[in-house]
Amino acid sequence: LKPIYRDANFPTDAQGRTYHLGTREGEVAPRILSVGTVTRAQLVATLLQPPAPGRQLFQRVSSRGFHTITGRFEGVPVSIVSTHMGMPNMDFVVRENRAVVRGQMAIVRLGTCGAVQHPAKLGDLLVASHGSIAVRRDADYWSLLERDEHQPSARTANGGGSSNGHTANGHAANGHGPAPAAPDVCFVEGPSALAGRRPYSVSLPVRSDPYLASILVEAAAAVVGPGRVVQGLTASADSFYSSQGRTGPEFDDANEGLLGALTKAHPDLMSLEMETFHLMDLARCSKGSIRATGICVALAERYSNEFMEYSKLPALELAGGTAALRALAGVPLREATGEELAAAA
Ligand code: DUR
Repeated sequence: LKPIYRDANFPTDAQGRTYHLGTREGEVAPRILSVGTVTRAQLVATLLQPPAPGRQLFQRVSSRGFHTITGRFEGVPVSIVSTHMGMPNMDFVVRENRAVVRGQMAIVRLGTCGAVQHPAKLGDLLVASHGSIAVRRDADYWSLLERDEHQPSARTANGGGSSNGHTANGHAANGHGPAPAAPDVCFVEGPSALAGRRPYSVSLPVRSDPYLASILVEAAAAVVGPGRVVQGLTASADSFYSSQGRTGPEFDDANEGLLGALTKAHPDLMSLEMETFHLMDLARCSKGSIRATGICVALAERYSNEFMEYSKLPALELAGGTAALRALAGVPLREATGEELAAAA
């Protein structure tokens, strides 16, 4: 039987299950570990005890493939949710879990990432205690580039193609050469449409919950040793490829200088991944109701181009998972107020 959803503004089914995660009140703990893959969720769930003696772990798989596992860690109720990848999936996980949990919540992302510079190295656990920035591909850059190419006079007006930022960005010239100034074509006054436009936008940093990050660092250092834990800023990109500075011949990504520009602007930048910024951004907008931070295993080293042997990942997922669960279990959370309980009823 297909479920029937009501309220297009925030759809839930007749049992109060959310639209994408498929869970309802009572099935999710206020302390949530968000992981990227189903196998990582199941692996880290081996560290949990059942919600009550003699019972099994609670498990639910939604129609969209989100897995939720609820149990206890060191006696404290926790949930592990597989979030898949990218900021839109993090949006589902944060908002739909917020809708089925009363009181303050804590969410930690345990993921993988690329290490962008020293001291972060392959296999380290990187804690985003300095917060996160977002790196987004701005499609308007290419739209304006197209418009510019159809208006040769615009380029002539500002002294040829180089001043529009395109060739300055390391781009090959388009081979058309400077167009002759023809009085009968529509002449665009002033700078070309591209002036000042960049192919990638980089956001201001959003902060991590400082206490949650500090107990996470402590827990991670206890598991793998302090030499394998790095604290810094993480950058969440909207692509594994273009906005993480990966290059290739198939697309005009204009991203050759991106990694260098990011590390220059942010000397404490350690990792590139795809989710933490959105988690921290939503926590910041949650009216104080969500505490959040992130930890990731450095799976790729962008400065040496090394990629970790996949067989080494499970041990690091368990190490990071142990640290994250310990931090989640240890962070104090405010109980639901009478007002919040009344609103939920
Ligand atoms: N990830 C990256 N970039 C890397 C390594 C890992 O984004 O270089 C993370 C984030 C995303 C997934 O969830 O892994 C993409 O493979």
